[in-house]
Amino acid sequence: MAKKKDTKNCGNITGWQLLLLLLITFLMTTTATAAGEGEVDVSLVYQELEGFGASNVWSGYGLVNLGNSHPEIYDVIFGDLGLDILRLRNTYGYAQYYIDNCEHTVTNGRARTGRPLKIMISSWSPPGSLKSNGSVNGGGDATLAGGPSAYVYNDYADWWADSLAQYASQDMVADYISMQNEPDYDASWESCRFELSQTTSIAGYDAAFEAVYSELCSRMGPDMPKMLAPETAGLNRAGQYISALDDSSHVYGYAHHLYNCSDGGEAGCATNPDNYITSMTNFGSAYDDKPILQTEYSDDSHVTSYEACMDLAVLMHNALVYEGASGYLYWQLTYGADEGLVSITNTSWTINPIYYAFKHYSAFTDPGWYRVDASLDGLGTSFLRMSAYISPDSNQLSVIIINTSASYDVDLDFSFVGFNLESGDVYRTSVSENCVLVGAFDDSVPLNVPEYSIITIALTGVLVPTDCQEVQELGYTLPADLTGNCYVDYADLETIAYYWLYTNCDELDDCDGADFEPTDGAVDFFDFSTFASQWMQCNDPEDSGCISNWP
Ligand SMILES: [Ca+2]
Ligand SMILES: [Ca+2]
Ligand SMILES: [Ca+2]
Repeated sequence: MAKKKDTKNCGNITGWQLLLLLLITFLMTTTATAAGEGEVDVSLVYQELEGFGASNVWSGYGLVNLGNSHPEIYDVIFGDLGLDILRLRNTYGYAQYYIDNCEHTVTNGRARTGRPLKIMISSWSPPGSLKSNGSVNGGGDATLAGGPSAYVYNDYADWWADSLAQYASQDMVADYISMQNEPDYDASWESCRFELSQTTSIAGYDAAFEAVYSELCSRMGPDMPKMLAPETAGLNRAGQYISALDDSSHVYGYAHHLYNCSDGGEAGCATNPDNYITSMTNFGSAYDDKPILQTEYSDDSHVTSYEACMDLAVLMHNALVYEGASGYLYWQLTYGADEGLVSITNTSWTINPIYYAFKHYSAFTDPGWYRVDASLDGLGTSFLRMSAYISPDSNQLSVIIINTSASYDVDLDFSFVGFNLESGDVYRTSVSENCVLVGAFDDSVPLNVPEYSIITIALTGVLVPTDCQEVQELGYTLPADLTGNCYVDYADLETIAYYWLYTNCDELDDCDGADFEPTDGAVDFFDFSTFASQWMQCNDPEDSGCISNWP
């Protein structure tokens, strides 16, 4: 009996032990849920978007072959992705086949998807005849020919202008150009060095930029592309190049890459996307006079994992929010195995996880949209990153939320300032979901943001005023509020009194509104009765006692 009891205690589990075990298992395998509030205020407007893009720089033939046999690839890389900008390499004068390949991709992609696609052209190297080493390749700080005293700036500018004419003749009119990809980096492959200003061994970025600007301006006038500068390899030297420019009014926007990302840690921006927050913040505030574009970045060993997807989402958030970037371009749109947003062969393709991080931004915004204020509050929101973008007509609003925590779901209570919701859809990426539509957005219940996920809420609605000035701007002025201060009171009555019995209001701007619709040129009792019907009404959004005469 005693033995049996011992056996039972050692080998079997009592009821309460089972309960405890289940509880521990439950706690270990389920996610804790935190709560918080999210507010999107569309009355606080930040940068205008130039768009989201990627490069088609080295993968010409593969994409041509794939497009010929599987034109659905254009839906993947242009249509579904909502790609706004395609970045190309300028190979005019030495690699016409590359330009032909790009033409094939761009014209077929546009035809298949019906999407507009902006073209950005960067030069890796001018032809060898314009180079100090006679080759398009770099090494030894190869630069423009003609040094140390007669660098061939004008020939280089001619080459750029001729290049753009050639690309345009093949249906690739450049929206943006960057005179030199990474002028601060001497590569063994195609490259060309430019220093801030010319030295005895390296041509000057400042002089070359002015020569190219002048040539394009004289040949193309207002049709010349928007010139970006300086497209340095990282943020580190971008400011130096910008400061050295002769005339900043010739620059449309500031471009840079995100290599050399070493702030606050060893890892690069790809695996530690918060590394560059300080540099991004400083650059954004120093150069907020023009659009900023991050025009190339990747870590080609950080592409195929779900962690890579989450890290890219955070890096893009940081560039857009901390730096105020107006454009973000991933490096290769398509490339070989395990690289690029999409890995391709001549006959097939694989969408890499990072594609979906990019899509959460690119597919739900377009050029001309504006970033608006998005703020988080509450203990549970420390894991979250959130940004929001509104369409130029203010009828679409996209909110992107990233939950960086691997162990906390967050229930987010949403409020919107200046925007009345009509409808919305929730798209989600998680370990098991690739930017899938998970349902309609319901602002009456908290939105669950699962652990380690990305959500885009794509909303439709209308702008509503948040203060009296916006009431006037949006056209919601009460007819009897003649002074436009959102209150119908004695000041408005004074205007009526001033014009009382005037009969020539058609010459006097409708007597400052005292001749009410339908106007008849006179201010009389018909007008007064309209006025009286609104007496003491108000529509000041900041006064809770007033009416809201908007949707
Ligand atoms: Ca887009
Ligand atoms: Ca008034
Ligand atoms: Ca009248």
